[in-house]
Amino acid sequence: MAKKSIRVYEHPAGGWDALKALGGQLLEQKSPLKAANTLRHVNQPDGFDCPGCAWPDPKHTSSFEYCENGGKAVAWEATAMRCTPEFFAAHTVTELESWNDHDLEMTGRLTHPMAYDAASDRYLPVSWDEAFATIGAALAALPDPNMAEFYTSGRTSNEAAFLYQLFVREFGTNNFPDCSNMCHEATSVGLPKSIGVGKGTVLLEDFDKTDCIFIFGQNPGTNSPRMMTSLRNAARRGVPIHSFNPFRERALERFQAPQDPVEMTTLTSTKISSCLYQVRVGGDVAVLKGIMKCLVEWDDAARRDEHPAVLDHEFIAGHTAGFEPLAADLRATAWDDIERCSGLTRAEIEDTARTYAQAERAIVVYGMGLTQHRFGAQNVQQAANLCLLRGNMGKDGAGLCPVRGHSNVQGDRTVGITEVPSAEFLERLEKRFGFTPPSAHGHNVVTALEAMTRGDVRAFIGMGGNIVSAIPDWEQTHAAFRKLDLTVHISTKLNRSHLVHGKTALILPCLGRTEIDIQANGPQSVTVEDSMSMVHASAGRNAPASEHLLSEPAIVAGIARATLGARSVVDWEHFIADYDRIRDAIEAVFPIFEAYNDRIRVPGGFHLTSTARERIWVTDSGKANLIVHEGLGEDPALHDADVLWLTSVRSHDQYNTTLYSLSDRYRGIKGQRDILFMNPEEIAKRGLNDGDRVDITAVSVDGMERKVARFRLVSYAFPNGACAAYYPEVNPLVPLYAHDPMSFTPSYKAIPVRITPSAEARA
Ligand SMILES: Nc1nc2c(c(=O)[nH]1)N[C@H]1C(S)=C(S)[C@@H](COP(=O)(O)OP(=O)(O)OC[C@H]3O[C@@H](n4cnc5c(=O)[nH]c(N)nc54)[C@H](O)[C@@H]3O)O[C@H]1N2
Ligand SMILES: Nc1nc2c(c(=O)[nH]1)N[C@H]1C(S)=C(S)[C@@H](COP(=O)(O)OP(=O)(O)OC[C@H]3O[C@@H](n4cnc5c(=O)[nH]c(N)nc54)[C@H](O)[C@@H]3O)O[C@H]1N2
Ligand SMILES: [Mo]
Repeated sequence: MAKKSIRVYEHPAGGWDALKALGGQLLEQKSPLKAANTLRHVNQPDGFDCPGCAWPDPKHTSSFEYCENGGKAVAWEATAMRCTPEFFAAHTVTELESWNDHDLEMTGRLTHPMAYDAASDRYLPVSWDEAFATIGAALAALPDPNMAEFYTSGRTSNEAAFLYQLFVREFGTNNFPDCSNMCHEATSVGLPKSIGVGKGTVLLEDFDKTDCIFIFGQNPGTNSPRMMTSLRNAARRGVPIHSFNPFRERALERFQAPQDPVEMTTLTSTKISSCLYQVRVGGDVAVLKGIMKCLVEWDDAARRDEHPAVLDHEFIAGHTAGFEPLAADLRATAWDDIERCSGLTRAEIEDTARTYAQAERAIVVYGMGLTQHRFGAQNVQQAANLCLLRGNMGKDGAGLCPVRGHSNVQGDRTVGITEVPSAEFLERLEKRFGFTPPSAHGHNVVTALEAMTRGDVRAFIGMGGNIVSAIPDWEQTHAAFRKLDLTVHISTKLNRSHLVHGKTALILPCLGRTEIDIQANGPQSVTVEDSMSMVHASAGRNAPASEHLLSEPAIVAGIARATLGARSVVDWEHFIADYDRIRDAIEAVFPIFEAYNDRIRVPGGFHLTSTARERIWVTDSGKANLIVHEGLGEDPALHDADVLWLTSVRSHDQYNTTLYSLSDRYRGIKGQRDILFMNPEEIAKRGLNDGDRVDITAVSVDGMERKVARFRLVSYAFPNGACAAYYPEVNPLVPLYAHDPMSFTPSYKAIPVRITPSAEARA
């Protein structure tokens, strides 16, 4: 483990340090050769889809594209280390609770199904049959199927997700809390109202055709490093890239491409963002409205002076609804308010608006910095407005690019993981399978946690992920998990969700994406959908980490048979024997998957068409709606000067709750994560010093105290009125009620907090 230090990182993102970091990770996983060999098959036509991010790959047909963090995700799964029954025998669950997230997962791949034994406070091995029987009996005993929650994390394949929703709907509920409820739900809920589809509208090749890129609240160098290839190519073509982020993220500044021999040998790099604006935390609506205000007012002036228009009037008239109310709201919004809420000056916003107005084709990219807010869905709608005002949708080189998180989070949704199923989908499901699926809406993550807290839910099944660490408000929500009768996790690695458990608790170890999946009809491949709606096949190469592992689809089938027994109308064995059959069923329920099995056999897979990309607007008005957002989001004037808005971010060395190490290279942090980034002015204002230990307390409105202790203050270039720390360490501070009322996305990126010196101020 790295020694603790804090030192400014001087290098560009990427470069030799990226190669070194991946090499270090391969060694640490004790499998340098196997993992390095495994890496040769990432995103290759006959290989497996990278289990890292959801950024598309140039057709899955290219030569190997180096990606440090994709490599780490692969190495982490292909590790030589094993978390065996002997390990569980040596440690009580209570003891393991004191371990950090890094050490828990460093125990290696889970090897056996395990069941909690209260008498010894340990997990003991069980057979698969026993495990399924226990789950089946517990679920079947529930008086109401809506008393169980079925979570999905976005690494799950289309095939596993489809069978999972099939089982759960036959069981009788739509309770599908999903990791995307904490992630891009603002996109899934906000965009359909705007443009009729809850997904992005660009393809990878649009980055080669665009003249302008805006990036709001997304950290590509860390979270979707393969995107750096597109950004670098665009920057080298002279395309202006404007980034809006409270951090000056290094990869948004400059990038040294590990694949470019010239940059690597001459130690040169490419400047990525032509302008990097350090927007206030929660200040994006103000920026977006500021830019649009410029466009509307310049267009008003152009009309008066008979100059060329600034807005695309033909597009607005032909394709949109709601222009006049939007323009009126923008004209009426005062610059003072925009400046206060955004943290940017009017001149800066005018500059960026000018760049946008001069571009023929523009792409607006965004990530968690826009979605994880109380105004998440509205933020996203304003990003859509920005595109629509200049017709930047449904033409080459232009559009909206939400960057998804997990590698198949988008696909899981497409094949039915949703708590709000459409009537059309349910009808098709009924027609194909012959049972009547429930139509009442189910729970998302927030409403599931509320129901669990009330005691209305008794059982939880998790298809992947680590929900207990990912969710807000730990004190309350963890207590809710501990009250459950049954918790089941289908996992590859040991994590906190296994430790914060119900009375009966099971860990079911599954195959990872890098591993061969052999069923009755031979080796199987699965399919995934990336951030740009490309669907392609993925087939693992490695021998399974243990002979006791089952595939995710096989585990779903096992649970389904044990729970539904003869009642089930589904022939589960038939599906598991050959995943082509699952894909045929997906095609029968979702016509967009026409010729599914044929099309995934073509290298590169196929694109699921997006109506908005074709300028077909499946909205209530039949047009793209320009939606007014009243106000400017999180107004700093709402709180006294003592309150700061805390945002929670990922380090360069984590994958969500998986911590590869405790370091964060580009932000200069080594060996520690209990860090609070704050600017020198805000530190001095509180009579504190860089390096002090502080406690962070959330400003709550429900009278509950939410506090984390002894974080180390790090003086950092950061906007006023705000501070930042790592996810998930600050999740206890996020009140469950602090979520977007439209999309229920927790407000992970803007938590009002107060900072006080810890009792022992110095480390
Ligand atoms: N290596 C790696 N890859 C990953 C992941 C990972 O953890 N590790 N996670 C995956 C998942 S599930 C997801 S969803 C994506 C997440 O990828 P990102 O969307 O990049 O997620 P974050 O790092 O949480 O935050 C993004 C950026 O938002 C900025 N930000 C914070 N608050 C605000 C704000 O109020 N406004 C603006 N404009 N910016 C703000 C932060 O400084 C940060 O740079 O990545 C996926 N890929
Ligand atoms: N404060 C704060 N909280 C956040 C966020 C934030 O930015 N700030 N981000 C949110 C976001 S965007 C997301 S997506 C969620 C993430 O929430 P989750 O998706 O629930 O969490 P992960 O950390 O990705 O899950 C890691 C675990 O997944 C399991 N796993 C890995 N690979 C596989 C596999 O192939 N199959 C199966 N079955 N299991 C596997 C391993 O056991 C591992 O321990 O967290 C959210 N929480
Ligand atoms: Mo995510």
